[in-house]
Amino acid sequence: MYAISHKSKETIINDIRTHDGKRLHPTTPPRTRALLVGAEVASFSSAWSAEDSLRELALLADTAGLEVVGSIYQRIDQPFPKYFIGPGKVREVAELREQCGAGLVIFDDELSPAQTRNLEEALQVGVLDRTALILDIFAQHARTHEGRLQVELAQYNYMLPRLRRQWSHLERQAGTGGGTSAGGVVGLRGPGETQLEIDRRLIDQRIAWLKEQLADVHRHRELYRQRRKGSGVPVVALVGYTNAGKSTLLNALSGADVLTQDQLFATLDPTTRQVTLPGNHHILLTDTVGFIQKLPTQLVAAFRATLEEINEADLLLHVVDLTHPNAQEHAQTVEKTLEELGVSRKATLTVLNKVDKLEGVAAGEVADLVREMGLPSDVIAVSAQRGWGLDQLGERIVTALSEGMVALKVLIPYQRNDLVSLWHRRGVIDREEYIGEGTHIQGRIPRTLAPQFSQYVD
Ligand SMILES: Nc1nc2c(ncn2[C@@H]2O[C@H](COP(=O)(O)OP(=O)(O)OP(=O)(O)O)[C@@H](O)[C@H]2O)c(=O)[nH]1
Ligand SMILES: [Mg+2]
Repeated sequence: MYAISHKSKETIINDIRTHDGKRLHPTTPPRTRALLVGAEVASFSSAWSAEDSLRELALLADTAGLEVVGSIYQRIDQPFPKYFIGPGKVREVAELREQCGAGLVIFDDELSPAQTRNLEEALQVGVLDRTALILDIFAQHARTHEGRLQVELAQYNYMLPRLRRQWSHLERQAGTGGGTSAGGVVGLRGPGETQLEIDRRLIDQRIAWLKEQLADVHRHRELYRQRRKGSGVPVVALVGYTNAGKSTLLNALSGADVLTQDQLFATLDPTTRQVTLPGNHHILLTDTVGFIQKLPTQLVAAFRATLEEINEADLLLHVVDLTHPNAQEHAQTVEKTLEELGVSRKATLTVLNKVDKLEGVAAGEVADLVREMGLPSDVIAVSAQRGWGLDQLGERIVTALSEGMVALKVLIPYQRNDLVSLWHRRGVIDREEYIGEGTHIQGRIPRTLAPQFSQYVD
């Protein structure tokens, strides 16, 4: 894995591409020693302590290939406009940075462009925030064409308000000559334009291009999804905090071979697999990008494919790593994120994973833990890794899906026999009768399929 510096903020700037994909600036050498800075902000009313949050930031930094050489935090009532932390603390950070020889300071909270600028001036090194770090990991982990496009778009959106003059390698362009720094894009520079303006314009162009590409991908996926919907197989989506074991569970249930790693954000691109559950019920199970606290919602929203999968799902499986010391905070973060994404009202089954690590812990104690964590009482405990509890989980999925059904009585004309077979595959039939005009069916059908039958209701 390569170091963060390949995609640190400066490098992102150096990685600006022209619309034909050429690099605008050369890359800078890596910087890998990082000092972490956190703040416990009373007005944010977060369930997380600064220490826990910093521990997670250290994991993120590690995942990005950085060496964490120290961390420091401050309790404040609210963020200071100039530096986020207080000016006295900034001096302390500067001293500590020098002592531990860090070439990069990473803040655990999102900084405004002005705060980043002020901090870089005060600390005399590059300053990143959690969002930039996560973007860096996303960039390293995106595998599909769409994933890469999405990450690049998110990077440029993050970067645009943070562009500034110091990063321009040329103060002023001479006007018409050359065109080298603009990557050969002709006609971009007017007389007296600064490099900054050129960078901005190129980024704007690139953003527009990325959006077009993504719109294209989106249209294709929409077609595919319509076909899938028509097939009537219920869709179940795995959601949860990063590293909870979603991909491991997908693999265990489907025999797939999705990358699983003890790493944050191992999965970025949704993967869907067919799974056969007890009673020969078929479902499509989709693995999605994990959530994390302090992840700006617009960044999650950038993962449109994930969002659409969650939106389309008939049922969500919320996977929780029961053994993580912050399991409760994790579960709350996931619920909050689903709410922000507007999908919190979906039928959800909470799956407590990694119970193999609790071997020897009495069932009663586990139940206490679940209660303490404020999780719903109808949870199901599994070990995706050992394959424990998967049959029961399968049964619960089948039950949960059937609960999402509505009772209907329809008369389907013979030319719509496709709907009759859809009902056979997906629904439950109480009575079926063939009469002159078509097929009479009485029974239950998944709520999501009901609209397809609405015009034939008897
Ligand atoms: N002990 C134990 N470890 C597990 C279990 N399930 C998953 N793991 C481990 O937890 C780590 C994360 O698993 P993943 O399946 O990659 O988690 P994920 O939720 O897909 O994570 P992201 O894709 O990063 O969001 C891996 O090291 C798995 O081996 C389990 O039931 N028991
Ligand atoms: Mg995964």
